[in-house]
Amino acid sequence: MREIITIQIGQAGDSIGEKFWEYICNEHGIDPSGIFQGENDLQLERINVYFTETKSGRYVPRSVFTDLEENSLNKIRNSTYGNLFHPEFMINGKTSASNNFAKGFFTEGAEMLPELTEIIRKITEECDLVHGFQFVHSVSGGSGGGLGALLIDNIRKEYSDQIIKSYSIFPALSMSQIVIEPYNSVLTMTHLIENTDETFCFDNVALFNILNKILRISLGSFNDINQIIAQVMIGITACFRFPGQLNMDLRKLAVNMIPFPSLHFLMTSFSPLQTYQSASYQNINEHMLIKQMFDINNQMLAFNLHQGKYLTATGIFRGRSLSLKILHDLMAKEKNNQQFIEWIPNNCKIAHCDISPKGLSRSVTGIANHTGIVKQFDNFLQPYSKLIQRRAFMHWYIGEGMEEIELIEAENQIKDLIKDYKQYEINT
Ligand SMILES: Nc1nc2c(ncn2[C@@H]2O[C@H](COP(=O)(O)OP(=O)(O)OP(=O)(O)O)[C@@H](O)[C@H]2O)c(=O)[nH]1
Ligand SMILES: [Mg+2]
Repeated sequence: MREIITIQIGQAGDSIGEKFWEYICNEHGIDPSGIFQGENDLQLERINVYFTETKSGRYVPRSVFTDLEENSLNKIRNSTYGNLFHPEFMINGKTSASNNFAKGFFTEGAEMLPELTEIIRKITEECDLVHGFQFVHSVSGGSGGGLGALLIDNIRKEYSDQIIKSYSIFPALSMSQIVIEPYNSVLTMTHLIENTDETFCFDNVALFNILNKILRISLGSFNDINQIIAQVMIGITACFRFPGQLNMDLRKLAVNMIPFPSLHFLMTSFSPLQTYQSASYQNINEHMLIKQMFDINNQMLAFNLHQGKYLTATGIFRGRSLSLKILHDLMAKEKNNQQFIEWIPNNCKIAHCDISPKGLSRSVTGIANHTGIVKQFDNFLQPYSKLIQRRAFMHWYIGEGMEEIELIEAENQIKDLIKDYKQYEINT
């Protein structure tokens, strides 16, 4: 079995992870105490990808939750699914990263590293053949960013052959309460550039827009947007968890989506978008699914799709009743309508999984490598540059052992990434 290990860090990571497991349990018929209550053998066929089966027949998520403070973990411990998780795999510090990347990466976080490494080693030793690691975190939190980056670097060192992907939340700086989020985001990004194979980027601005404009939820909370993120995550992972006619795994996905190692920051979309609770049984056809997969309103990042080009795209379709022939034909047409670079042949692909999500007969999760994503990086690079020009707030990072030069080099690394994306946008 090719197992995937999930590591959630910080408040955003832990809360989104909790939703992800709730949805996965729902799809595989696992109840909150870890007992299989499903009615279909397919629900168990690949259950080992994400769960370990104990001798007593309980299914335990192969999952680590961590944070430098205890609140976010206590919330999960006391939730409906609190008993599902292995208590030893929930590790919190007693202090806090105080929103500071450097505390998460160098000082407080580094103190937790040995314990976390030991737990992860224990989990991998119980696996037949580890396929990869998936991280869930915010790039701008002290824990999610700092401790997240530290763990990603360490996994890369210790398990160099395994695929590492991250689900990374980018801040809505316009409504941020934390002045140093640009610092944390830039510093975290430099580690994602070097050590993840695929990073699925989510932007809280785009997610709140989806709540307002499409789902008509005007006073949306993190809980609401975390449901959307979890829905995308289960869409991306559907092909690893269920059989289908056109299958895909983490490595195949990376091979097809990433033309150059550093250009691995992916945008996602989902259709049909609706709240999980109010999921209707509407019958959306192939044409609508593909149209919405490319629709600006269905994207999990907020940038203008006309400013830039698609390098690659994949639609992961779910539902037995979908016609692959129609999907192929429509995708080929869509490739002509959208702005795709011309020098990668066959850069618009489909994957298919028989089992549809709960409450829906069909769905698509779109994954795109789009050069317009540089706008996202610019959103935190601009304020970062302004702050470090004046050395503002720098002492918080220097105080934890960082050097000024590291902060300046980080800025250059993001600039280089933006340059790389821009360079490949040109068609000839
Ligand atoms: N989508 C989403 N974003 C969140 C959530 N919680 C916090 N955020 C965002 O994440 C960023 C802050 O990261 P947190 O995850 O709260 O921070 P942390 O990793 O716990 O690190 P500390 O700074 O040590 O608290 C801010 O931009 C928040 O708006 C959540 O549940 N969902
Ligand atoms: Mg926190």
